[in-house]
Amino acid sequence: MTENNDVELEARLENRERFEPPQSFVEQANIVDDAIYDEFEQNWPECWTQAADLLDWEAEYDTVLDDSNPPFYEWFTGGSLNASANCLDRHLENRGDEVAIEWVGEPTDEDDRTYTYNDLHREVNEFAAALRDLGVGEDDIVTLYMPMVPELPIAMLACARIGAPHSVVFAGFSADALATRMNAADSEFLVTCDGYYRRGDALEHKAKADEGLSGVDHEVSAVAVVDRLGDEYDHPMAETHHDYDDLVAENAGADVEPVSRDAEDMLFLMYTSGTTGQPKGVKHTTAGYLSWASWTSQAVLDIKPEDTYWCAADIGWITGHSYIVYGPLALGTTSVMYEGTPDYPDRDRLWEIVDGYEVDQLYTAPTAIRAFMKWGSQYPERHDLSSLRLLGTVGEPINPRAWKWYYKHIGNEDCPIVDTWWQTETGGMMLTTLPGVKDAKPGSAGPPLPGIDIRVVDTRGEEVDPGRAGYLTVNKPWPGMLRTLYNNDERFISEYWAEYSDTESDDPADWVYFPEDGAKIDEDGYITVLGRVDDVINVSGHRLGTMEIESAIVGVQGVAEAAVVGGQHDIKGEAVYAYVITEEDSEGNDDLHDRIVEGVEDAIGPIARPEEIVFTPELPKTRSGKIMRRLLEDIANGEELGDTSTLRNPDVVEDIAETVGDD
Ligand code: 6R9
Repeated sequence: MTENNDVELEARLENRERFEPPQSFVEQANIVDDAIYDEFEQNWPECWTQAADLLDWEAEYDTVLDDSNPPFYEWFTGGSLNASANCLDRHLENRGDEVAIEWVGEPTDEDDRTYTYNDLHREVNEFAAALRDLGVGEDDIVTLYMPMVPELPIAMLACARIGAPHSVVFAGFSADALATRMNAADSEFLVTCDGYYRRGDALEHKAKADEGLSGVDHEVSAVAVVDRLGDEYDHPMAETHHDYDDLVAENAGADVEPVSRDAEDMLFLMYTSGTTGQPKGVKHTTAGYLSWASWTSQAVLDIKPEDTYWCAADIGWITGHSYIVYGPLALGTTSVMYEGTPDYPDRDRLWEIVDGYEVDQLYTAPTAIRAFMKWGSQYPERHDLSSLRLLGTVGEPINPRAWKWYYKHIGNEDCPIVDTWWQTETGGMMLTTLPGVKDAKPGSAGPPLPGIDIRVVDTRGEEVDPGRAGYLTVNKPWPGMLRTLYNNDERFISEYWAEYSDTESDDPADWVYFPEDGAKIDEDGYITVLGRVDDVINVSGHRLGTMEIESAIVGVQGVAEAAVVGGQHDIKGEAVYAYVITEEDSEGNDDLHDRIVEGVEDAIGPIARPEEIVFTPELPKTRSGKIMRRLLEDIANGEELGDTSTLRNPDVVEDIAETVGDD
């Protein structure tokens, strides 16, 4: 890469230029015809038989979409199938010896574990038999509190095989978080792990699981414990605790007939944090979810059975569910799974894995890309990344600078980048470019996928003009959508539908899903997602979107990132608090404070003027990269800081609190 090229690339980004799909990619892409957008629109909802056709059915469905009782939509009704059979059994005949999961542990002196489809099928059957022995029946919810070990996807598929929904709790979550989720789901079974490796250390996990179990308000019948650390960590086992290896050995060679599940039967629950209190138990079903994960994997990630594909997320999040486990395995491809962090033993670990396994697609988060960028291009340069054909991002908006770095230093300017917007609730991707069809525009996720009706609207639901900030809405149902919040239909409606729907109506046209994200649309229909808008600030009776204010602040020269929250105010009710990260070269920018105030007043009006602007080097973020606004609010309100255990950077909260306290 010459300097000239660099300048050119910079200029293209400045000019918001489009990046065409590379010819070499188009020549082999799963979807290349732009006509799919019109076809799906005209043929909606029947177009989604294309997703259903990617699955093997035990009984054919008779209706694509049953929308007789909105917003409780049902898809592919009358059909039955099993998710584990779709991810395993059907591949055995032709692809049994092909690799399903390449597992890479963190320690470099340990052998990687390769599971062919035959291997995975065998172990899933054995563990499914073991779960039955432990008393797990159809529809019993099994909690999986596990790190990135192969036994996690095995346990998920074993649950699916016997029709027991799983509820995976991210291993980094606290004991309290585990207890809350087991209680909310009334889950009587737990699969966990003794520990795992993180940056060279063996981390204990079982003790945390035990502590969580002591907070469960009902009887827990059985706990299975995977032995990851061997002799390194000797943990006590209660009478109801069973060693995973023993359970599997006792069931060696077991053959468990996949349970026939109704299309609408629950496949899993995934708890996701709401803005307040109780986490929301998002319910996904067998046919709708699996077809959605599969179709989007094929259309957007361009997965083919012969690929080696890597989603570098954690299975404890929805991204890992849909795009490490269900989507790729349903398509019969090779899915890479990595236990550790990108900087252990050195900052080139990911590139070493891409090189070693000749990875075709890499799917990761902007947070990670920004870290790679900070570390420098010398790390990827140590390795041959020419096997890569497509790059993806998910989880938060990607800034054009990070996009460019990814495009150039990882993709060598010949991989399309798909910036995929979606949520736990949507089951799979919703907004992004079809990589063989649409140009990419850095910083913008892209248009809605074919068959998806997404609009950017104002508070009254009217579509906003291109360039104006508004709110995302989804105006038609889609197969991968959540069906409800577990045991809480009312909250399902109030959280996601009430804002823009006529909740008295039984006409589906009157029902609009609200993802609680702010967005902008451009003249080409490309959508830039601005972030969560859960927190609306009510200043002197005026409703202000935090996202609008943030967008104004970020527009001020010298500002890199901003988060705005509401803090209590004696007279106004609530006031605007802004937390701002400045750009590196903005030091000595004394008038930045005044220019931010001016920027906000100009964009929205004096009503939105920040009460306080706090300059900070970092914002508190969850491990998946989401800004923890709740904590910023606590700081603004001078309150005790709540639980910071789910944060990636807990120290930053104390630092910010001190800054505010000093003022
Ligand atoms: C898959 C996942 C969902 C929230 C979502 C939005 C943000 C996700 C994004 C993005 C901008 C993208 N988000 N992808 N924002 N551009 N490409 O992350 O699910 O953990 O439920 O988070 O993440 O705010 O509403 P989940």
